[in-house]
Amino acid sequence: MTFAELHRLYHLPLFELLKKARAVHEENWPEGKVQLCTLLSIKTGGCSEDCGYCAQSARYTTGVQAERLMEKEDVMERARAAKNNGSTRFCMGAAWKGVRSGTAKFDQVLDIVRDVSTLGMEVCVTLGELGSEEARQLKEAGVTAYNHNIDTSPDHYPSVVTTHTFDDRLSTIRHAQDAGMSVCCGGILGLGENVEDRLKMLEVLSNFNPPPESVPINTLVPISGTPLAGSNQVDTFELVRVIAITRIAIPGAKVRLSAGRNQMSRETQALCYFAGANSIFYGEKLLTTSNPQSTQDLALLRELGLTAQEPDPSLEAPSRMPERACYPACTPATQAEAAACS
Ligand code: SAM
Ligand code: DTB
Ligand code: SF4
Repeated sequence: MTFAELHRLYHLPLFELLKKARAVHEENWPEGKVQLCTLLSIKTGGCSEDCGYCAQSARYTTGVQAERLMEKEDVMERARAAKNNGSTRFCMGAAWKGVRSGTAKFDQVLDIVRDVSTLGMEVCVTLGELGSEEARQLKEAGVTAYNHNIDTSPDHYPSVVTTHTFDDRLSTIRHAQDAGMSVCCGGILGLGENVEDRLKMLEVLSNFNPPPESVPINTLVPISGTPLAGSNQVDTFELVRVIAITRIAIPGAKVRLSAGRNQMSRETQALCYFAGANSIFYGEKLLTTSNPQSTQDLALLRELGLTAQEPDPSLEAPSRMPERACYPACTPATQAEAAACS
């Protein structure tokens, strides 16, 4: 979608916007299901990057202790528990700038992924920057989706992070797409951005080819000690508008109402589900911060007449739309591939 189209939608009277989003939602997701995803931080803290919102950057004093990569058996125990609790997706996060093929830590991650992928849940990882070889190996080990957020607009990104660029993020996303993994890519509201930045972020996301399989919409969890700790709280109706235009702009994506739910009322979350959210992080912890109790989440779904999505072991990575150029730009290996992408 173009910025102008997103802008027009965003500024509709709220109920008109909700009506449009609801129609798109019902056409694409008619069953009223919500996907429950469990997050686990397999390598916490001590990160070299300076993302201004993050509890895990080594540059800020946030109270998060740096830890080693978790042992496989401990991860498996948490993954089995997540499955028994009803999750259909297990997302493992690592506080790294990125990973390199051939290193002991990457081999250990591949080993973890191979085992987790036997449990019949979607396997998502978020490990920072990837090259094409790392992406290929992760896909081969059993990763279904790679999470790598663009977080905000290209213009606002340098005010939030200086140790890597927006284009670095796009390049990792391209490598994940080329390797055949689904891409989970979204952002954070509340980083001091304006409405135009939010719309520009959605313009980028909605032009991905193939489209992102899921779009996490986080609201900033303020972390004391980080530069963005004092940012203004996101207004409920602005959040609902963003969820609604995400649903309209990327109709086939899971829209995941992500970080920040612990600060949201039940009514706010209900509006987000109505506007098009159909996935949440489930379980009492995100990576380093807290999330609502599972029992509370299940109770809200029940009250709203929504149900948790069952597992879908046949899930495949989305394919490219043939009539559109690859985006982010692909790196074709042969002339034939280049011709197919032009
Ligand atoms: N290091 C990897 C990376 O940067 O992609 C993976 C982990 S990183 C913590 C994953 C995502 O979590 C970030 O891109 C951001 O969208 C989200 N996130 C991190 N801290 C957050 C916070 N305090 N509030 C909201 N979202 C946050
Ligand atoms: C995403 O977009 N949000 C999740 C997941 N992808 C990795 C992470 C949220 C982290 C919230 C802050 C914390 O717990 O440290
Ligand atoms: Fe590191 Fe990721 Fe946190 Fe940035 S968001 S500091 S890359 S863990």
